[in-house]
Amino acid sequence: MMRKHTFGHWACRLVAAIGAGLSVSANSEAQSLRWFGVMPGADYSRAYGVSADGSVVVGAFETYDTASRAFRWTVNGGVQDLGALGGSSSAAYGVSADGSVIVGWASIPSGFWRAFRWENGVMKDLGTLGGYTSEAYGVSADGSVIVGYADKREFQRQAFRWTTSGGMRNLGTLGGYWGEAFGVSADGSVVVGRAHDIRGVYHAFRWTAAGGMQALSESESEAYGVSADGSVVVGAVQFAGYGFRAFRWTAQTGIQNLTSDVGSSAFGVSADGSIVVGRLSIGMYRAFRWTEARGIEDLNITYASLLRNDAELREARAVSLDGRYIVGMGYNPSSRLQEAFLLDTWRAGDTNGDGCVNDADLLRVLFALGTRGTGYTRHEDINKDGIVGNADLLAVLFQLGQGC
Ligand SMILES: [Ca+2]
Ligand SMILES: [Ca+2]
Repeated sequence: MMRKHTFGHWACRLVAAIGAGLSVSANSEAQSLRWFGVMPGADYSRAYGVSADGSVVVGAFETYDTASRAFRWTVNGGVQDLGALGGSSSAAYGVSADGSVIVGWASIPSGFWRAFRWENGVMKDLGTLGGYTSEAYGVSADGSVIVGYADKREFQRQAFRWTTSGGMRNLGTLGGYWGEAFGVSADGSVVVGRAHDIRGVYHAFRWTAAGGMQALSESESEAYGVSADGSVVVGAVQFAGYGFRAFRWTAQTGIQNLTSDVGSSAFGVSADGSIVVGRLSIGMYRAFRWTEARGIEDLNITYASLLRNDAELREARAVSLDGRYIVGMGYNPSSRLQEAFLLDTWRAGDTNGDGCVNDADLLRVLFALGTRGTGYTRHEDINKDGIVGNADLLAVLFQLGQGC
């Protein structure tokens, strides 16, 4: 029987972790990188999701024997242990655009694990399709659509799409036995993942209500991310039997390899499909970003100024809707551990992403002064306290002229 390992006393350990594990490595004159530490008892941490404005990051403190614990980080509240469903293990894989809804899996007292939806401090068990276990991997921008896998019978994984109104629905397979949904479009209409064909080979799929589940490639493949409107899908595809390569798919282009690097994988994509993140496999994993204009960039090279003493960004697991924030896992030399990270690819004080802090940024903040709200186009709230105020104005003034 498949089981996830568990270990106790997480809550006690987390208290110590909050004090000791966090460290910030930020250069106020440039982009910034934040590490999330590793709670005592865990071996490493990994971030799997980021809210639209970068103020909420979700992930897990994990151990090499598969025990783990879901965490939520907020810019104002720090790291929070999300707990479990009566068991002791959990992981958080996705977060809604405003950061309020978190999805993942959590163990129940019997030791099995269930897909959960977390909101306002309450973790809800989404159930299964008749079997024992389930996991949620993706959530729509508004938190109303959740995707993942659920057992139909014992350990027969089926891709599911859950909605607040309709509950859990089986999306089927491509003719075989197993399926898993890894991503959902921001509007909730398009689901991507992988499913067995009749021979038991996994293919990346794209599901819509009208078209059902469609394979994106005849090769063995898996899809992890999808753009806001569902038109761009990213993942990894087997190349001539040599191994997997990161791909980007559109209806017009079909599957396109982003790199010749074997062992690479694309995990996340921005809302408009123009920015893809993932990992390369060059001896070891390296986090990458792909754009049409610049192709594949090793984030360790592009953001080398943020990486001191052999720090490394090893995997980019998700990117915010507008592409500004990237989260994943890297090596933090301060702790000598692999840790979850949040990379802000914009300069502090830059409100329009042009790399320069100037009058245009000042004007944007001035015009927004006194207004409340969040959202992924709302970069004027620089300190992310929910209101554009004097602190944000000062932040721009202090950086004026930087990068120009
Ligand atoms: Ca600017
Ligand atoms: Ca503010």
